[in-house]
Amino acid sequence: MPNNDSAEPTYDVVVVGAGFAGLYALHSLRRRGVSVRLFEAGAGVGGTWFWNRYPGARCDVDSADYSYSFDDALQQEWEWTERYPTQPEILRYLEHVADRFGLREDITFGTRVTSAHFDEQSGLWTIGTDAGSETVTARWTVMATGALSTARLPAIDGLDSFTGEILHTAQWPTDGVDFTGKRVGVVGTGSSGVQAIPVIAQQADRLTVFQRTPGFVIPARNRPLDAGELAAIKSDYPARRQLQRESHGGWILPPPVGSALQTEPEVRVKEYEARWAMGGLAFQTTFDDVMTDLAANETSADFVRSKIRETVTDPDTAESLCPKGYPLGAKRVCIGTDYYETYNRDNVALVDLRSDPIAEIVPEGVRTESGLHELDTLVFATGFDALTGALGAIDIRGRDGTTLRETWRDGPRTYLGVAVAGFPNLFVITGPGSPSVLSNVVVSIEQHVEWVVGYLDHLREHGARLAEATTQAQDEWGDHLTTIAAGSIYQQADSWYLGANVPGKPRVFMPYLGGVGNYRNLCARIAADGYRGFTTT
Ligand code: N01
Repeated sequence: MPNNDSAEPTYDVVVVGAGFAGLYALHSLRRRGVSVRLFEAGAGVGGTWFWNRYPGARCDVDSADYSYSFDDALQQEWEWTERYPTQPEILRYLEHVADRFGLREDITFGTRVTSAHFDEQSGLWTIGTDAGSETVTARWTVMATGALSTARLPAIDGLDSFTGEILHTAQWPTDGVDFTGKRVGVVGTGSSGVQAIPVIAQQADRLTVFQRTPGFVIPARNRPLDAGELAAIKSDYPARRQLQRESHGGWILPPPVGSALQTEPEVRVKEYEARWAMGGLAFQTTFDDVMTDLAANETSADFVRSKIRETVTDPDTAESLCPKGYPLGAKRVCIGTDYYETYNRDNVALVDLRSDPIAEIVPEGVRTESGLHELDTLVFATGFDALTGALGAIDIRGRDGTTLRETWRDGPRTYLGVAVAGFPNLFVITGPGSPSVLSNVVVSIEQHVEWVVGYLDHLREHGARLAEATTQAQDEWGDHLTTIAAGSIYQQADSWYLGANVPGKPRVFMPYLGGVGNYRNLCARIAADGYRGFTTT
């Protein structure tokens, strides 16, 4: 219930965002008896899975693992139907969660938070929204705004002149799109493009893919989950969840089979074949040196290129699709279904923008240097302003009115990815500096929410009203992040992990590379030390 006493905040906590993170934060906080209001820009719950409704959208983590573990009845009752859940299935799941725990009554939908200002005198946050009239105050603010939630349209000359339909994969119309009889262009071949392209190709009259950097696309090998398999997983859930929490990535993958460089070439290829047949993210960890040694990495990249050349019948198209010049995994690997096979269809053409760049967009379509590609619909699968975009879109002001945008001008600085010095009582779920985007994000979200809520319990027990990360703790965390990222293969590609996809964004490797299990242990030790690295008043 909101508080009407003007000396007290309207709510104890405001949570921003109703995706996996915000819903769990709301649920966990309410169970503590604190008053919470959650603001969500969308018309429903789901976050990423509310907005990304493009054809073929599905998660590339196994469904049984990409789900909440906090409630055993929930994980026992929900019936996943496929190895990798589709967007509609995940959305149904999150709607079920919202209903099951009665969360909707504390959510204001269709309302985007535009500002969050800290007031030194009262120690409260004032939250402004695009609803205008609604301004509320809160003692604590939890930003569950997502790491990949600010869609990016590239600034291409003439974009506004296009007379056809323009779509972005992350802002897909709720009613879907019918491509029948249409000439469709897709710009972008990251995870979203790789999933959408084969499905759009089946419906469109003609599909033209505009590719700048080819990715490494591993087959998903999606399949229905049979009841026996799901029942076996459910009967072993406690152990499985524990393994996830202690693992590097938060998912259960077969362990690597030794060193690529110390394995005979024929055996090495057999091992890659086995992982290729298995499908999914397991390919990247076939050997333990693939992600640490460039020569080892090159053996896996070579294998993928051989598969592309084997699959794609036109040799020029195959060569254009072959990723070169950066290590496998330095940009996130894509998991696809019939991706390379799609380029053998008569109605699909690939435009390699490295040799034939886009000159401009014109009313009839896209003009590359070699000529005009006439289109009815232009789909941008051009990604996100990752990790900092959603926070930067809100006017967040901490002590002395200092803005977060200014504070992060040279790149994000956080303590544990959770808190920012100078911004008391503000917590970020899966923020920059946490394992988030390098992990099964649901595992990371549960850990973050539980840690933050545990900290709020601690503060309340100790009668503390304000908690703030110290600059020293934040600097030490920043140094630690830099040390473990230095020299890693992730530095060797222009990825969104480094902010390289957004012109002018500082080139800083933003996620924590040390792994989910290590991060969890570290956070637990910090809590056991009385939440070292924070000052409280
Ligand atoms: O975005 P991306 P995404 N002209 O940034 C191209 C998660 N995710 O939405 O590489 C031409 O990866 C750009 O080219 P380049 C997952 O973590 C997960 O696909 O910059 N092209 C690139 O090809 C993923 O990594 C799932 O040269 C332009 C593409 O657009 C993250 O979200 C599904 C361009 C953008 O790829 C982001 O994925 C979907 C321009 N001006 C997403 N600007 C699953 O779970 C950009 N591009 C499966």
